Amino acid sequence: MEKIALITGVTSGIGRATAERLAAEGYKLIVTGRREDKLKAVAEALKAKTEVLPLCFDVRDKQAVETALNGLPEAWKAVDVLVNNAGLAVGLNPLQEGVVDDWERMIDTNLKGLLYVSRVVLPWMTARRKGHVVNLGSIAGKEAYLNGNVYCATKHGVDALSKGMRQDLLPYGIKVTQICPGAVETEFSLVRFKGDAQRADKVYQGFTPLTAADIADAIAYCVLLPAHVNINDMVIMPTAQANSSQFHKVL
Ligand code: NDP
Ligand code: 8X3
Repeated sequence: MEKIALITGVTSGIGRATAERLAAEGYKLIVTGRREDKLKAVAEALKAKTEVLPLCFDVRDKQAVETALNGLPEAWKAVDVLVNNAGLAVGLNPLQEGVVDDWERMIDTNLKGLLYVSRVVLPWMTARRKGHVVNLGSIAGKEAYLNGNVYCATKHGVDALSKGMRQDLLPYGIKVTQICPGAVETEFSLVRFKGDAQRADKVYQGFTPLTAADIADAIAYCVLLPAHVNINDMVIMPTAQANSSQFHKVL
């Protein structure tokens, strides 16, 4: 039977790899992001494998989220898998030197954006008594690290929301999985350091980081399990990373 996955933030990194992986598994895809040119290119590439519906919006804009998602053709609202992936870190400063605008971008994207999207899609799932929500948490949502303060707080929030959703959705048979990676080499650090490629590259030097495809594999494993099996929480680390702040680097 045809299955539909809605993945936020497919214009790069984990979202894109997950879209590619679920397309290969035969899912029809609703894919989102803000950068329209990149979104179109990703959607075009995916169309070789499956049916794809791209939606360009900013998850921080509640009205835009509601308009885009509620405007989907009825048949596309039968979403089987929602991957709440869109997210970011901005800055890496001690709290006392933090940039309030950076904090707001992280809180608005990682928490409020996830909530806006979920608030529209979850009633479609409860009506069908069927579905699977996959939230991108982080090792940063398990342990805070130096200067990670607000990003870590948003991912601790995703951890709490995943636990809460799982309870609220339990009577409907809807699965909720949280995926918590350590360092994955994507555009994440380039975004965190506001385009400073040299600083971003340094994050991944001296060890082998995870790839977006590693995380996509884990997500595919979770969503392809039998109906009676759910992975609540998956922490996935590079072998060279013990916890949120301890790396074995050979430079
Ligand atoms: P990338 O920067 O490579 O991708 C982030 C994606 O999110 C992009 O497609 C971006 O698209 C989208 N996005 C960001 N802000 C918005 C917004 N306001 N509205 C809509 N889409 C948005 O990072 P990753 O792939 O690494 O990150 C994906 C998720 O994984 C995030 O939630 C991140 O916190 C989490 N994560 C990442 C880890 C890592 O080490 N990389 C480790 C643990 C968790 P666009 O800019 O086009 O809008
Ligand atoms: C991203 C991983 O450790 O840079 O969530 O915060 S980390």
